[in-house]
Amino acid sequence: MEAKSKSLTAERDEMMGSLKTCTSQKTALSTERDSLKRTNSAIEEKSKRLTSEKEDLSRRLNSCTSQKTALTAERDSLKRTNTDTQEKLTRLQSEFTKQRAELHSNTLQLTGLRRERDELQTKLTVFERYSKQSWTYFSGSFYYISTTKKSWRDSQYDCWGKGADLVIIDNKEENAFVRKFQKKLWIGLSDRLREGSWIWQDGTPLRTSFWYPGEPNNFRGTEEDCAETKYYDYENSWNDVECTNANFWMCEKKTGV
Ligand code: MAN
Ligand code: CA
Repeated sequence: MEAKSKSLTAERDEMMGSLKTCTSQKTALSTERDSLKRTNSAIEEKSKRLTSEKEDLSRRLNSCTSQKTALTAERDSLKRTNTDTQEKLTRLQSEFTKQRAELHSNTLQLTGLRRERDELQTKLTVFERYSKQSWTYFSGSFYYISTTKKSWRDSQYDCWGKGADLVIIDNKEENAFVRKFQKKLWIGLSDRLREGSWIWQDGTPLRTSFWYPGEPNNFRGTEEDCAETKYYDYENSWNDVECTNANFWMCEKKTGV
């Protein structure tokens, strides 16, 4: 009986030991489980947060991507438009330059043509006026022969009054033309300003001359300062004579043609 009690006690003690161990193990496991539960719930929460954050980011990324696509398309379209515009501008600039040059050249031509027209109009007016008054045209000038006689100076005044001058004989042909009228005429030549220095009435010095042999001579000491066509039958037809003499005269109007 005693033995049996001993064994039971031992068994109880052993069982109590086991129970203690089990209890403490249970406690440890319970603690561990609680800790794991907390950790797990923390992880779950974090995962939830991250998931929602991820979704938010995904939405934002999508929106950003679609905006980027739209902006890229817009940029490309603007680039094309810009290229087109640039080309158009270049074309317009070159066209503008060309037209400006054309305008400039046209303006110059127009100015030239206007000047030419005005000159021709002036010449035409001169032609009409002098041909109406029965002046004779020869080699670019109109000529008039007086029907009365005057001194050299008054003859000159008469020519001025007619918008002309006493004739200036430039060459053999013009001299022949003057001689053809077979008249002793005043010509626009004198040395009254300086003795011996024969000049035409427009101030040009005498170069080609047609003096009769022995002329000019200030005949017998007289002051013969004006020229006339006394010897018109000869090529060398000119004579110097006193300016106060009365002579027919010849006026010349240059037309510039
Ligand atoms: C006249 C005038 C002069 C001229 C002589 C020539 O006297 O006409 O001027 O020189 O004739 O004999
Ligand atoms: Ca003379």
